[in-house]
Amino acid sequence: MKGQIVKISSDLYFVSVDQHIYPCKCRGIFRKEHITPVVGDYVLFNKEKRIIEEVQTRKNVFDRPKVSNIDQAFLITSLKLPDFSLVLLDKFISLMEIHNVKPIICITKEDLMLEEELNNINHILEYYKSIGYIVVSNTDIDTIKSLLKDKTSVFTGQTGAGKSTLLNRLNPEWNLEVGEVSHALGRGKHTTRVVELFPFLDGKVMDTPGFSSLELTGYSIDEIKNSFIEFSNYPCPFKDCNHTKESECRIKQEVLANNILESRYQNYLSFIGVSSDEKN
Ligand SMILES: Nc1nc2c(ncn2[C@@H]2O[C@H](COP(=O)(O)OP(=O)(O)OP(=O)(O)O)[C@@H](O)[C@H]2O)c(=O)[nH]1
Ligand SMILES: [Mg+2]
Ligand SMILES: [Zn+2]
Repeated sequence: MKGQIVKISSDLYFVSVDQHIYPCKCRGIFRKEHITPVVGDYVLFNKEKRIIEEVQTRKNVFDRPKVSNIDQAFLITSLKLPDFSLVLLDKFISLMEIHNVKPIICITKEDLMLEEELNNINHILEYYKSIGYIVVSNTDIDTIKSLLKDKTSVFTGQTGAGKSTLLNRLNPEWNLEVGEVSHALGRGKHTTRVVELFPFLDGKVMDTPGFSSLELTGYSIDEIKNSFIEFSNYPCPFKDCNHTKESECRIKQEVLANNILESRYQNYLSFIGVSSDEKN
């Protein structure tokens, strides 16, 4: 029988078929073959023995959060508690671009910002919109619903950013546990412990445990370069240019002309492992 893993709890895999959930174990051979099923996996399983026999080929798979077969990822980005981070935002966008998954930026906790702070951030977010990204607020429930329809989406982001809170707002029946923010640290407390997939609006949505930091390692310079999608708007005259040294480099010029956001360029340099002093 074919189903989809919707939750994993230690060595129990919850496989969903037409609204029914079957708790299953894995074949012993999986461990030997280093097959680790994740939430989102389509699997073949033996309904009587409750054993997963095969993990079907994945469209994509991520390590953090451990999910597979997703169409789009909502980066739940809080503006305060925890603070807004452009490094984290750009890392996340690059990671999704590298894996061909559509990133959607979802802002939370605007209510904790002063109007002036909000104006600055909105100015930055306008840039992300101008290069083609969807930016929504966690108060735009109807827009978020229309984005979720028919798609498999994952909610990811820093711990305490408000992933579970937003999911509860979308569907109070899920009744997900939400955390308290420790004001001393300005950090959440890893309230959500496991990935969980819910059917929603003819699609699926996954809640995931938040992270405190995100790594972008193991990718080539070309992969990272291509993940900054706006660079392709400005063809550089230098062949195979990494946009680091040449003063005539088109990308560097567009940064100076404020057509490319300075922080995006600085993050690009840092992601490819170039410190700011090395570039000149
Ligand atoms: N003021 C304000 N608080 C919010 C907002 N969204 C979420 N919160 C609060 O932020 C805290 C953390 O929210 P959660 O939904 O548990 O965060 P999470 O992203 O699921 O966190 P993890 O499960 O640890 O990854 C809770 O106390 C929420 O009430 C918002 O838009 N404004
Ligand atoms: Mg949560
Ligand atoms: Zn260049």
